[in-house]
Order: sequence, then C-alpha cells, then structure tokens
Amino acid sequence: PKTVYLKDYRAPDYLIDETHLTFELFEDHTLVHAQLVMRRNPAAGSGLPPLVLDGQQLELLSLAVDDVPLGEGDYQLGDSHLTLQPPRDEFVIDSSVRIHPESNTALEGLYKSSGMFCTQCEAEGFRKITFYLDRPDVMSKFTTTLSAVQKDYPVLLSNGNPIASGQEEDGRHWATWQDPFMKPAYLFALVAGDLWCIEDSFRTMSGRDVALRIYVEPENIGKLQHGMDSLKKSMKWDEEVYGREYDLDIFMIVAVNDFNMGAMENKGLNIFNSSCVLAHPETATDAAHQRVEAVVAHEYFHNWSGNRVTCRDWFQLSLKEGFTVFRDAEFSADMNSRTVKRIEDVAFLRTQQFAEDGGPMAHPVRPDAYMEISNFYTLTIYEKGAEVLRMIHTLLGAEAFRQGSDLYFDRHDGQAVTCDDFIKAMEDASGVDLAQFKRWYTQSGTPRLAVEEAYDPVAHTYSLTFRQSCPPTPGQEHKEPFVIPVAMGLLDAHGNELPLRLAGEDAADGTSRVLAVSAAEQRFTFVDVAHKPLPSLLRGFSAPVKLSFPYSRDQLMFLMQHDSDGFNRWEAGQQLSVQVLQELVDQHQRDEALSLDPRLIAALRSVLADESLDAAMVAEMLSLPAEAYLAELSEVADVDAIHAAREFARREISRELFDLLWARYQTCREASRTTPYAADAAQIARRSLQNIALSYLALAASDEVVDVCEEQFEHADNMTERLAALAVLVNSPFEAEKANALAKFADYFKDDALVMDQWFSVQAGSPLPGGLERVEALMHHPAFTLKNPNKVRALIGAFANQNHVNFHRLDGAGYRFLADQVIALNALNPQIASRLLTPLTRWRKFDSARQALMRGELERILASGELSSDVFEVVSKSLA
Ligand code: HT7
Ligand code: ZN
Repeated sequence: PKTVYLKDYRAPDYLIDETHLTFELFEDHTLVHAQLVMRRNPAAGSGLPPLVLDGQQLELLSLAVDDVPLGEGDYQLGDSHLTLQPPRDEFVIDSSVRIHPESNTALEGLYKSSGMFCTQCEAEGFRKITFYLDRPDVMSKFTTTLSAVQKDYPVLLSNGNPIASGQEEDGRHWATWQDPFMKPAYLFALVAGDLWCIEDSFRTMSGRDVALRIYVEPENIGKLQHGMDSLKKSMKWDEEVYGREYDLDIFMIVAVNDFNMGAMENKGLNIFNSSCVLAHPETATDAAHQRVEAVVAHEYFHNWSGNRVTCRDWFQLSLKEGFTVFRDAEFSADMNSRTVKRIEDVAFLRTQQFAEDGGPMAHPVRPDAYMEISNFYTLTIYEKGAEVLRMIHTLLGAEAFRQGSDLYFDRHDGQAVTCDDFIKAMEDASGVDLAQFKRWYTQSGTPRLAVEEAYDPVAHTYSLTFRQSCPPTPGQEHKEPFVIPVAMGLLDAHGNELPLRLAGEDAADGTSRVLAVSAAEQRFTFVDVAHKPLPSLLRGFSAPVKLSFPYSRDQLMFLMQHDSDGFNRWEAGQQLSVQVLQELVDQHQRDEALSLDPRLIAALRSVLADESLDAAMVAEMLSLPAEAYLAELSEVADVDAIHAAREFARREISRELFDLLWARYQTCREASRTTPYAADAAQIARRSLQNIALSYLALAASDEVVDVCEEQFEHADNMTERLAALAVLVNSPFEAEKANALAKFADYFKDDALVMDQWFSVQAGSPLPGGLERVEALMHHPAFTLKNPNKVRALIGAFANQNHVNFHRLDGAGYRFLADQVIALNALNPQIASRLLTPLTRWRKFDSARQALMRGELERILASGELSSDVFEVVSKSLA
C-alpha cells in the first residue's frame, strides 16, 4: 500500500456541482447509474488535466461524456481509478456500474445487514458504489432515486427530503430524495428495508417543525423511546449552548445490526449500530442507555461540526471528531453528573489513548501521513482531539470560546476546511495567540509534567516549578514545549482554599486558577502564603499529560476529603490506590507475603460511611484502577503481579469493609425493589454503588452473598442489576449457580442479539483460569459469528482487551488465538481485523518472553498471505 502525505495535498482539478444517482436494488446485484455535472476547478490552475475518478470493485457497464458513449480506448480503467480526458471546462459524465452488496462482508460502501440494504461511506466507501471524486473537499448537491421490490423493501430512504415516489408494474417501487445542501460523498447514505419507525417532531428556535423518525426492524420497535428522547435533548442543547439549529425538514436515524463503528452522521439520515440506539431497561444497562444518549448527540452535533463545515482532507479528521467528542462530552456532563462523566472519560483516556500515544501507532491529532485512513479513526483523533478542544475552552474561557465557534461556523459554512482554520477563528474571536498551542496538533506522545514545590516561611511565598518533556514517538525524536493549562488551587491545613495571588499581581484573584505552562521549565510564585499549603493540581484533568508531584499517602488522603474539585478528590484516591497497588506488585515480584497499606482501607471506609456523598462518586472512589491502567503506568507490565496485587487488595477491602458494604448494598437493593426503574442520574448512581458493593461482597464467597446475587439476578427488573449479578456469579467459585445463571440468561435472551453480546462479554472478561478455552468454545455458539462486528468485539475483543491474565498466558496461546482471528477477519472485514489486533501492537510493554511471542504472532500475520492495507499498516508499523 502507498503512503499518503499531508504535504502532498492539492486542491481537486475538477468539481462536481450536481450528483444524480439511481440505484436498482436486486437480490444478487445492484445497478448504479451516476450522472455527474462537473466543471474545472478555477482554484486548481489552468489547462484540462486528465480526470481521475476513484472506483473500487465496480463492474463498469457503460460510460458517456456529454451523452457521447466512450469505448474502451477512450479511458483507462485500473483497480482503483478510472481516467479519462474531459472535452471542455464543463461537462457531464454518465456511468453505470454493477456492484454486489449481498456479498459485501467488509461493511463499507453499499451492503446488506439482516436483510436490509444500507451504506457506510466514510471515509472512502463511496468509491465502492460508483466512480467519483471521493474526497471530502469535493462537495455536491445529491439527488438519489432508489428502486426495489416493494414487499421486501417497503421503506426507501436517502439524504435530504423525499420529492417523488411511485410503483412499477413488476412489484417494484421507487423513491427520489433530494438533499439541498452541498456535501462530500462520505455523507451520502441510502437505506432500503422492511422497517418500522417511531415518529416525533421538534420545533426549532426559529419556529420550524422538524419531523423526527427512528427506523428499526419490527421486533425492536419497543426500544426506541430513549433514543428519541436523547435526540430531542441534543437538538435543544445545540441551540442553547452553540446556537446551532437543524436545517432540513426531516431527521432520520436507522438502526442496523452489522456496523463497523458506533454510528454515522450522514446528512439527514444517520445510520446507527443498533447497539448505539436501541435501549430498553430490561435489555440494556444504564451504561448502554448513557452510551445511546451520547452517540445520538454526537451524530446529531456533526450536522454542524462535520457536515455544514466539513474537513478539507482526512488529515483534518480531528477537526470534526475532536470537536464533536468535546461537544458530546459537555452535553453528557450537562444531562448527567459532570464530575462522574469527567472521571469516566479521563480513566478511559489515560488507559487507552495514553497507551496508543506510547505505542507504534502513535500519531499527532493532525497526522501527516497514513496508508489506510480507516486506521486513523483512533483514540488520538477522537479523545485526545477532544482534550485539545477542552484546553482551548479552558484557556479562552466559555464566552470567548463560544464567540470563536460562532465565527468558525459563520465563516466556513458550506466549506471544507482545516484545523488551522478552526484555530484562526478562535484566535480572531478571542485575541489570544494560539501559535504555540498548535503543537498539540502536530506533536504526538503524552507530555510528562513534573512539579516541584518550594515554600519560604520568611517571605511567605510558595512556588511551583513545572518541568515538561515528551518522550520520542515514531518519526518524532524531539519535541518542542507545549502550552499546558494547569487548573489548580492551594489548600490550608484545615482543607480551606487559599486566595491566590501571583508575584507581581496587585491583589488575590479567586481560589482556583489556570496556569498556562509554556516553557520547558517554568516557575510560578504565589505570595501572601502564611503557611505551607497543599497544592491541588490539574483540576478536572485540565490537560492530557502525565503529571507527577511527590504527594505522600497522607496528603492524598487529605485531598480525597477536602479538595473542592470533585475530580481531584477522586484523582487523589486513584493516586493513593496506585501507590498502594504498586507496592503490592513489588512485594509479589519479590515473592514476599502481600500486605496492604491500611490507609487505603481507612480512606475507603470514610468514603463508604459518608452518606452525604453522591452515590455515583462513592462507586467511582471504590473502583480500584483497572489492570490495564496499572499496566500502562508500568515500565514493564507484569501482568500476573498486577492481577495478583489488585485481587489481593479487593479481597482485603471486602474483608475489612464487609459490614459497611453489606449495609449500603441492602439499602440500595431495597430501593431498587421498591422503585420503578428510571434511567435518571440518581438511580444510575444508586445502581452503580449497589453493583460495586455486590462485587466486593462476592469475594467473601459466602452462602449469604450467593443468595443475594441470585436474588438480584432472578428478580431485578432491569439489565443493569441482572447483568452485574451475572458477572459476579461468573467470576465466583460457585460452579452450579454460575452454570444455572448463564443457561437461564441465554435461554431467555437467545433472540436478542445485543443482550447475547453482553452474555459473551461477561464470560470473555472473566479472569478465572481456562479463559481462552471458554472463549474458543463460545466461538462455536450458534449466536456467534465472525461476520458481525458486535459479536467480534463482545467475545474476542473483550477477551484480548479486558482479560489480561488469560490473554497474556505465558505459553502464547492467547496471542496465537488472536492472530488466527485477525487472519480470518482480514479476508472478511479488514477494518475490524486491524482494530482487533491492537493488543498485539503493545508488545513492547511486556517481558522479553511475551515480547517474543507477540512479535512472532505479528510476523505470522504478516506472512499469512495477501493482507488488506488496514492490517498491513498496523502490523508493519508495529514491527518496525
Ligand atoms: N464519523 C463516523 C465515522 C465512521 C466510520 C469510519 C470508518 C469506518 C466506519 C465508520 N463508521 C462511522 C462516526 C463518528 O465519529 O461519528
Ligand atoms: Zn464523530
């Protein structure tokens, strides 16, 4: 595969003003006719260069320019391009091709999922539908007609508004849709199927009524209300917070079962992985409900950040994805608990994105080269990109940020632009110079920020010295200093916040502020500090960095109790847990008896005993750092020692705090039994506390705890409680109860694919011995198929990513298993294959024996035959 470079970007030679598409959908093929009204791009130079259209896996049936049919000598047809000589500046191309959605297992372009036709065109899927200039800076007005047999495909949808429809004599019918907005081909969509929908409407801030429809297979019609409520909340929030109004008369969402990612923001016709839109209390957990709310919002928000203003080229992907993730995170924070949302996002970022940033696929938020763009829908583009936007928001303040976003949307509406254009709008609106800040877009890797304090009791000054560095990443040996916003405060010995006055300032200004660290080494000195304070640093995780400050365990316990910033209270608890767990890891490695620092128990006891604390915060504070996070923090990750240390700590917590946990569990469960289910913040908080308490209690392995587990499993009226009880049983030594619960669950939910995904995941994640054999056996379960990405993620993905002790077995069988699945999937679905192999790319984190085994499997994949560009890029970069 060829590498594409940002530096080679050139404006398109030709533009496509109008795109008229006709799809004739049949069971064994589809005919696509495209009429493209084209002209020379005045911005691209003079003369009439050859026109090079993208096209892959297309059977060309006919081709004409300005109604003149072309013969074979009039064009060149290769594997991925069709080249011809345009006759003049303005011309019309007509092409007809045959494609095969019925055998498309890659789920890119036009394909069939559970009997319906649907599309996925981002990033480069449209070229598998017709010959086109398949690049985001070519924007066109689309008109689409589709026809199919009416009884099998009564619903025919595309982007924009329906403008005509009719029947044919042979049982077929057709519909024409017109999208009044210019858009790139990646936002094109069509759907044809036997679908039902729920309908609602939304009155926009300017008083227009928009019809809202969510389509689904008939059996899932009862699972759409939460998605619809989420959509209406999103529309309102975007008006209130960003001043953005919806622009078409209709907004549609369609749920499909086979989908490579979460969802897709096609103009007016979003297509969703069913897991991201279907939700019902009996079949979807609270987490799933929150995910639906977040993904519906994310796709809806793209209508402005992505569709109305789109990307010039795919190197700018974070322009729309980072911004939209930031927007959806703020939406979720406003709809639920802000602190808990931030905790969840930061835990995810630090475990997963930091690992990516420290591995062989590390790349900047705006990459400068790629082989396969599908591989660049990464945590760096999405999550780190969102952190970059959050930092701009922090540095500029909410008001100036909003002015910047207004300017950006006004200035660039209808255009395909760059990250630089976004920054320029922010600078112009705020007057803040972001030149140095832009390094966050161009430099990869996670910066380290070491902080040192010095107190002068005579001068009453307190200074903080920040030293930043960033480790080398592929292609980037040396890094220049970043601008790092550090939100902070100072606490006195009673836990009170001190007024903050920096040297040179006239007076104190508040008790919390943002220090913009921009040099490799930089000191900030506070004056009028009567006694040595305790700093609270990086509040709300104000920058995606690895901050270190030499806190003692007692100081961390103090911050856990007194910090006014909820995020930092949690963070202090995490740092305390990390210190204590790392000590246990050391003990395990030295073959010593494990001994837990009682301060961790004391800290958790006071959290549990404090009934005034938000239950969601209690649940978060009780959760020990994940094994994956502990591995990320290690120089060399000792999988077995980490697992042993964490399990030991969990057992000690369970033993020492059993009575408190039991009391809190009983109170929560009683409330669940007596209150009808609602997916609201208070109930979600209560259930998360209840379930984490149960998971600790279960470690006592007593009959009374098994009884409460079974009671919760049998009698819960919702999936959050039922699944948590199932997970506890699955991880327990009670074989009969476990087998019984698994069988009952599978029998009851066998026809619900999304619930069965959860059933697979719970088992795949179990760290008990024999995990690989259990997963291998489940691959033969009738509900499992490699062709469905959700199933692959639920079983194989959960095993390789969440079950460290079993996946990293010292005989290498876990690695071999994963490589076998990657090789099988490479032929079926390259995008899923390349994502699945991520855990193998992290081989440098492990001991030399495991390194050799993991490398061996990567080499076996490389030698396994014809590799897709997706898999080739990840494997070859991992081995480099
Ligand atoms: N913008 C969407 C990206 C997407 C995608 C990319 C590659 C392959 C399949 C895909 N499905 C959706 C999703 C989003 O970020 O909103
Ligand atoms: Zn997105």
